[in-house]
Amino acid sequence: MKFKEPIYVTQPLMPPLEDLFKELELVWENKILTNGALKHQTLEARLAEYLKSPYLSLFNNGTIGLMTAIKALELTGEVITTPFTFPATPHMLSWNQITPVFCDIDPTSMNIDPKKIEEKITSKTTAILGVHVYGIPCAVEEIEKIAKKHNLKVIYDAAHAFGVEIGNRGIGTFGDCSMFSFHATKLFHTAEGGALTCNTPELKAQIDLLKNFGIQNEDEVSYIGLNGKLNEIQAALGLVNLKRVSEEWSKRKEIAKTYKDILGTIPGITIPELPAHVKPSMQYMVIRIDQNVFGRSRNTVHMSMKEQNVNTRKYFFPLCSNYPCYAHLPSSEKSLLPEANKASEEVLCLPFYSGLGIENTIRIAEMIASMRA
Ligand code: T4K
Repeated sequence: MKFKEPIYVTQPLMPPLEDLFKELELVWENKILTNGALKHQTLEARLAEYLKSPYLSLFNNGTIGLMTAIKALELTGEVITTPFTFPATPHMLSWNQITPVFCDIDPTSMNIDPKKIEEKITSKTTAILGVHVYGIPCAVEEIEKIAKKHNLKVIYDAAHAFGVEIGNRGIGTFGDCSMFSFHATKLFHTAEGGALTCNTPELKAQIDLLKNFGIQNEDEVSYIGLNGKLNEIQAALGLVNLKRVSEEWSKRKEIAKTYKDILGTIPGITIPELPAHVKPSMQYMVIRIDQNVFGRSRNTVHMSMKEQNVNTRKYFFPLCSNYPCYAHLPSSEKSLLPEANKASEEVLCLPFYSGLGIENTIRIAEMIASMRA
């Protein structure tokens, strides 16, 4: 039976208002609302610890963080990346006058395929930009080897990978720099926000300069920077949410298990699996629908669920390489990106947040299972 109220793909973590008010008392007293004040400093320190990263810089959103990382690493020319991502990833390369070179994905992880990276390297290549899509880690070791061999930088778009660990190591410690998103739709959020993590104090200093207009001190502006600062009110929201993120993660784990128990055995539906040594992000609940086996296409399931008042999302369709602004690139040729084009036609993100509850999860999973033709 159709849901009476619309069900969304996600709903943000909403802490009790009184907790937020309490966290804001000092901000009101001090009257310092932004520019790296107390809440900002505290959240940076707590997140660095939570993400097991030596250096972390907060941002007003992940996109501006990525823009800044590309500048801080002085990338130019061409950067090899995945087309199976949110528009922010290739767009930030373009905004830095860099040509994105799309590389096909691995069919299992849905991340950039390390076996296909080297053939894309030219004299103009300066970096590899991987995306840990749905929080599934990229092949970080293979990518590091390729980067070392060809003297390339590595950036990770870890927008979906909050709290992901590979054998106890924070995902943000791989590569030169990683970007996290704290958008309202993320497991941990500051309404809008994000962070860059890196491994050296020099790079953090450079990132912090660039995110504050390049202002060195009252008398010097050393770089062409931008405004990437997170304000105190959002930092306070982050501090409150950080206390609740583990609980949200555990509840989502139960919901994920419920989905898997029902949908994991349905022919034509695949749910990505993570290796045992990886701590998952619990950011998205993604399934792949093979129309030939399931008997219905992803688009049909998406539309049918909408009729039931359930909003699933086709993250990531359309594929970035098929956007009009990128389709002309030689690397966008469909025959070069068969796995990415296939994934983009098959993936469906299901409602996934603690407030959904187990009962609704069962109902949604059974609705999908019953659509098999
Ligand atoms: N790289 C990657 C790989 C990314 O996925 C993203 C962002 C970025 C970079 C950029 O990071 P940020 O600059 O955003 O920090 C959403 C988010 O806006 C976006 O942050 C996210 N990825 C992307 C995957 O999803 P939409 O257009 O799907 O959002 P929207 O508004 O349709 O929200 C989805 C559902 O969530 C709504 O149907 C209802 C619910 N919702 C949404 C908001 C904003 C709420 O319940 N409350 C809310 O406040 O892009």
